[in-house]
Amino acid sequence: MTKIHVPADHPRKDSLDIRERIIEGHEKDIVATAGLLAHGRGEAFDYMIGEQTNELAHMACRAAVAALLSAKHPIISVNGNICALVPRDLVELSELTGAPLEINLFYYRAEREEAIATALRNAGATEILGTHDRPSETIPELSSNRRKVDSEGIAKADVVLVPLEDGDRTEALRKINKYVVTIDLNPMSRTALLSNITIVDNVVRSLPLMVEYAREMRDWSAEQLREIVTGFDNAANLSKALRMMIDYLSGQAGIGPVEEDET
Ligand code: PTJ
Repeated sequence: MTKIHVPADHPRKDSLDIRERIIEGHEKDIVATAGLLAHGRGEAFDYMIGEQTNELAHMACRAAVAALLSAKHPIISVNGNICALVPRDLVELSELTGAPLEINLFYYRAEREEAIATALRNAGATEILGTHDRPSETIPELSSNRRKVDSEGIAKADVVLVPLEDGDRTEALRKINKYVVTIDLNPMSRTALLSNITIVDNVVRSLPLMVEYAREMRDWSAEQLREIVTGFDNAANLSKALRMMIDYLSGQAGIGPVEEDET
């Protein structure tokens, strides 16, 4: 399929360029067909936050980076969508936080694993976990393809970053006592609700932001990092994120911000 060229003055240029990256990723076997649908869902939720990173997402990004930096065995789980959208940021974040990259797919196919590994290598990755030739274990709490994890990666990790995720795995990871960090534009998804830290933002903005925070925070003391992690309240952050969406939409509809319920 021919790649479309989006004119520089198109009012939706950024969004259309990102969509092209996902389509291209699908053609290269990186993105699952269901990943196209997941992306569309993400686009809709991104509208509801004005397609901008807000203060709540900044706070969650800082907490997420602090959690990765203070972990003993952090890991970054890679699926098709995140690989197609921000491969270089994934590699950079991995290097800065010491969290290896592990391919873990819901819609597993050997061709997809290979295409994702190639894309990560092209983006500068030197070590990739989760491939078929690696030692693996299964998470008994999970029945999907994602149950197979790398023995040196998710299996032994204490903190797991799972961007753009399905709820079942988050639940299973929590059951086996992993600290789960996610990026999900839908603050009502099971993943968002079940994670320890949820960044409600588009990965195309939040991954580069996490890289920036990691550069700034990587020499911080364990105590400084711990303070940020323990000071983060995911339920409160999600509730405010949802309220922000409601207010944004009310503003768009010209009906003013929704009043706080005083009961
Ligand atoms: O590559 P695979 O085989 O591992 O499959 C990956 C997908 C994404 C297809 C799989 O994990 C899946 O089906 O996910 P869900 O259940 O559709 O959930 C995806 C969530 O990510 C939804 O809540 C979307 O709103 C959200 N989302 C989509 N695009 C973005 C996003 N969140 C942040 N940034 C985005 N760009």
